[in-house]
Amino acid sequence: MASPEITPESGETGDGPRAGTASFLVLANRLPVRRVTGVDGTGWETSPGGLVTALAPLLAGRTDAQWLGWSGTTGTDEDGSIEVDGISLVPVPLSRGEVELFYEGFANRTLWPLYHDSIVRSEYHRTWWDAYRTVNRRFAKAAAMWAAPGAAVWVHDYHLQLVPGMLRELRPDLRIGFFLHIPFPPVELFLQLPWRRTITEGLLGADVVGFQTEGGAANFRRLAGLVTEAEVNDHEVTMRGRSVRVETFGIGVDTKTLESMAADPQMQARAKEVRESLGNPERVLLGVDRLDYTKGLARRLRAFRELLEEGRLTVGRHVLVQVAEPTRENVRDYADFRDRIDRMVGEINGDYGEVGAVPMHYLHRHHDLEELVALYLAADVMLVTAVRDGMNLVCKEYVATRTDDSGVLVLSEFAGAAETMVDALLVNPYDIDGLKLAIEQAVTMGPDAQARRMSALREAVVASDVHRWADAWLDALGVAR
Ligand code: ADQ
Repeated sequence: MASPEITPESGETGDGPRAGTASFLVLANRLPVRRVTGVDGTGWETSPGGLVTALAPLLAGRTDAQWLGWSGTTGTDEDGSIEVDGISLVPVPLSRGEVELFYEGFANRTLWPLYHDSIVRSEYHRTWWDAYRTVNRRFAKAAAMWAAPGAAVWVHDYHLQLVPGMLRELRPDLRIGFFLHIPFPPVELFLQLPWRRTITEGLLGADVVGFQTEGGAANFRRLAGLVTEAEVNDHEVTMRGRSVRVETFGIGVDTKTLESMAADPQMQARAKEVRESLGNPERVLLGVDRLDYTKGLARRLRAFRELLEEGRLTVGRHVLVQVAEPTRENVRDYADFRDRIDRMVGEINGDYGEVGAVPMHYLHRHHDLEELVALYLAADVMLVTAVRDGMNLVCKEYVATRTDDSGVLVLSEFAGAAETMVDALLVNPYDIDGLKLAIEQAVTMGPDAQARRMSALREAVVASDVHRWADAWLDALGVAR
C-alpha cells in the first residue's frame, strides 16, 4: 500500500494528520510477526497464536487493510508499511525506555495484576503512566494517518485503552471498536487506579467496547456510570450525546483447523509415541500455560503433590506433563514465579520419582501448535486452573481436538471459558481439597461419562469458534468481507 504523504514525525508535531487509504485497521500492541536477526541479516517471523490465526485470513490479500503494532525490538523500524504473508503491516516504534515504562511497567505491573484480581500488588508510578499516554498517542496518530475517511479501526487489549478516545479526537469520522482480551475487574478494584477516569473515558471513545464475558461487560458498564457522567441503559452507554455499545464477544479457537490436525494419522501416531515415551501410564494429565502467576500453576502442583503423598495418584500409573511457555522474563514477579515453580517441580520429582519413572515432566519452552495438538491427543485429563483468566484458549483447543469425545477437562471457575464450558469439572482453584477431588474424579471417570461431558463441551466450543467471533466484530464495525 502506498504511504500517506505525511511521515510519523510530522504526524507527531504537525497540524494534525490527514487521511490515508486503509479502510480497515487492526491495532494491537504487537504485530503478528516479530523481527528476527539471523546470519543473513534481519527478517520477519510469524508469531503464532489465537489472535493471529483469527485475523490473518481476514487481512491477508486485502489491499485496503492494515495491522499496526510494535515489532518487538527497540532498533530502528523503517517508516511506512511492509508486507508479510500478504498482510500489510505498519511497525510502531518503541524506545528501550518505553519498553520498560510502558510495556513492562504500566501494562504488565500496573494493569495486568489489577485486572487479574490483584493477585500480586499493582504498582502505580506517574512516570509509567506518562509513558503509557505517550505510546497510546503514538498509536492513535499512526492510525489517524493511515485510515481512509470513514474507515473502521479495531483496537486490541489493555495496552491501548486510551487509543479510542485519542483517535476519536483526531478523526471523528472513523468507526472504532475496542476488544479487551483479559478480564475487566470489579469496580471495587478498578477504583484504586489513580487514572481511572481517563482510562474509562479513553475506552468510551469507541463505538463498540467488547469484553470476553458478561461479567467483564457488566463491571465496565457499572464503572462508566460511576466515574463519568455517562448514562447507562442496558447494553448502551451514552456520553456527551454519543452512544457506545458495551457487549460480550467471547473469543474462540479455530475448531476446523484443530479438528483436521487431530484427524491426521501422523499426528495420532505422534500422540501414541508421546504416551509410549512416558511409559504408557494409565492416565496422562496435561497442563499448557504461559508461565504466568495468573494461571494457577502453583496450586495445581500443590494438589498434584498432595495426591501423590496420599497415594491417591501413583507414580508409573499417573503422569503429569506441564508445558510452560516462557513469558515476560524481564518483569521481576515473573522471574520470582519461575524460580518457585522450578523448585516445586524439583521437589515433586525428587521426593516421589523412581529410577525409570518420574511423577511429572516439565517443559519450559515454546511449543508449536503441532506439538501441542499431539500432547492434547495424548492427554486423558487437561488441567486448567487459572486463578483469573480473560478466556483461556488452551481448554478450547484441547476440547476441539477430542473428536472421539474421550478425555476430561478440569476447568477453573475463574477462567472466562467457564461461562460457556459448564460441562467441564469446574473447580475453585483456591480450594485445594476441591481441586484434588476433581483431579481424582477426572482420572477415574469412565468412558460414558467422559463422552457425555466432552460432546457437550465440543458443541459449546464449535458454537463460539474464532471465526464467529471475528464475524461478529466485522458486523459490529461495518466492515465488508
Ligand atoms: P494468554 O494469557 O496467552 O492470552 P491463552 O488464551 O490460554 O492465554 O493462550 C493463548 C495461546 O498461547 C493458545 O493458543 C496456546 O496454544 C498458546 N500457548 C499457551 N501455552 C503455550 C506453550 N507452552 N507453548 C506454545 N504455545 C502456548 C490472553 C488472555 C486469555 C485469552 C487470550 C485470547 O490472557 O485469557 O484467552 O488472550 O483472547
